[in-house]
Amino acid sequence: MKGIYFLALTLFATSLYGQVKKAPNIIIIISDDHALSTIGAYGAKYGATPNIDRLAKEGAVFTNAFVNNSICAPSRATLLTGKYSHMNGLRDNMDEFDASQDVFPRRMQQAGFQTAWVGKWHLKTYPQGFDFWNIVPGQGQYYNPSFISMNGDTSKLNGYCTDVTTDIALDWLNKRDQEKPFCIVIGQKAPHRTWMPDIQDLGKYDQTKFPLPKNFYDKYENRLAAGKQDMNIVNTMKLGYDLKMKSDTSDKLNSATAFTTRMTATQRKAWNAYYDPIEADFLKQNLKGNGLLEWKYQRYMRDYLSTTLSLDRNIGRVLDYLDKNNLTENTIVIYTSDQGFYMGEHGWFDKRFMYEESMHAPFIVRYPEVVKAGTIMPQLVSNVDFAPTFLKLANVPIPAEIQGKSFDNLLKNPKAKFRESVYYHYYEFPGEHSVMRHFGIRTDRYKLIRFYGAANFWELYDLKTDPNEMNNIYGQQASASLTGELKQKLKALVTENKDDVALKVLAENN
Ligand code: SGN
Ligand code: CA
Repeated sequence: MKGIYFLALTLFATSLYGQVKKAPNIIIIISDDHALSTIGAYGAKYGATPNIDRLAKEGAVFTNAFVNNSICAPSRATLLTGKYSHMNGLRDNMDEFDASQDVFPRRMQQAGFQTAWVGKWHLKTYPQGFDFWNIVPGQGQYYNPSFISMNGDTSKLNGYCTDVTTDIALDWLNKRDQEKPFCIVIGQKAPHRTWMPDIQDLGKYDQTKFPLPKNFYDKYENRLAAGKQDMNIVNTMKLGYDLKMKSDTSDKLNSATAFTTRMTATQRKAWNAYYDPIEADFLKQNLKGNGLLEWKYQRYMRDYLSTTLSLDRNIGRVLDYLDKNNLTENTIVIYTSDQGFYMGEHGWFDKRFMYEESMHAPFIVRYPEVVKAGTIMPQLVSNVDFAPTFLKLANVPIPAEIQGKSFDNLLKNPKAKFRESVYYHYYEFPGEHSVMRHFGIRTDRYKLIRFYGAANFWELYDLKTDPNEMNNIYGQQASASLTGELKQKLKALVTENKDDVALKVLAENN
């Protein structure tokens, strides 16, 4: 009896916004490694994202949404828990998620929502708190991917991963109990490395000559960790493994031929018909030095953007489904990614650093009943704030232990104030791509970063005068009082968030 009363209360309570109404549905589409610089809604001119741009036009674009740890599994753990990495236990991709901890979908489930997670999950343990899940193992595969179902069985499904993931999500939506609201997370693998486009999208960017980012030839002066990374296009990115050139056999295990092992004969034929002539032309050119580097950059951009075409098309399928089923008005649709990505800035691919391109994530919300179409939201928000925001929008109580804050009020009142700063802490070192451990604070104008472990040092950037973060002004006389202020703010954040590791670093060697 009590349960039924609670359910009714939640699903039909007077909403935050006045009138008595049905609880909204929530669809969260989270892609993997989607760089803001390639998304139309964030200013890209490549035309790769018409459906994301549509979502933005009909909703709100958060232009300052940041992740607190720019790497996959930790970002997903924060999305689920509303807690920083040191609290939810997911500091790096090697950690195993304790899925029995308090996650927002379980709270929604208990309040009467049907919950589901489909596609990339990447948290090692199986999901909990969901009525339905169907996930790819680990990073998943682009072609004819394996999926693990709730009974633990793994099956190889036919098709391209982004399509298959969407098929499963739409199928679940079709079969759901129409009397209850729903919350589904659609986790897309795309456009994660190794950027394998769908057959129908091969070559879509071959006529585009991508301009080099201003700091493509960065020499990393005065930035020790940046100079020591292993995520650059010149050396780390492989002609075979990353760019699909079969003649590169330098890394046999990961050779280019491995790309086609999961493909059907038809897929393989189309794949080779596209890449073989590119390779023939590449070999003929016999490129060296910067010529070779810039060729790699162009290929990288083409493969990556082509991979996002399917991602966007499948977002379109979800939006069409909502339209056709009369669900658009009462469904909150979120588009985000687990972090940003470098598209040649600093000469890099990958993420991890607290620099803008990787820390900055897309975050777009459409909720026709509440959000005015075409709203731009410049307030700083962190992914630690996502879970409490979803709960608040769903009218479900926010557990006291959640560290993030709900920014639902911004949706109603886009001029409202929110955070003064966001907090960041990256841990995966030593590890793939060799990015040193660091933590820091970002305000609307400045960024103070503390690297520790392998070496101890600070970096400070004025994002207004130096948006590309090339000029580390830490230690300069002119920035001394600013540094003092930011250090105090950082210490306050570290203390408030109970980050003992960071607190120790600050105490030992300020
Ligand atoms: C894989 C990639 C890395 C990438 C990590 C983490 N290598 O290990 O380039 O940084 O994933 O990415 S690959 O050879 O397997 O492609 S994350 O988005 O899952 O955190
Ligand atoms: Ca990722």
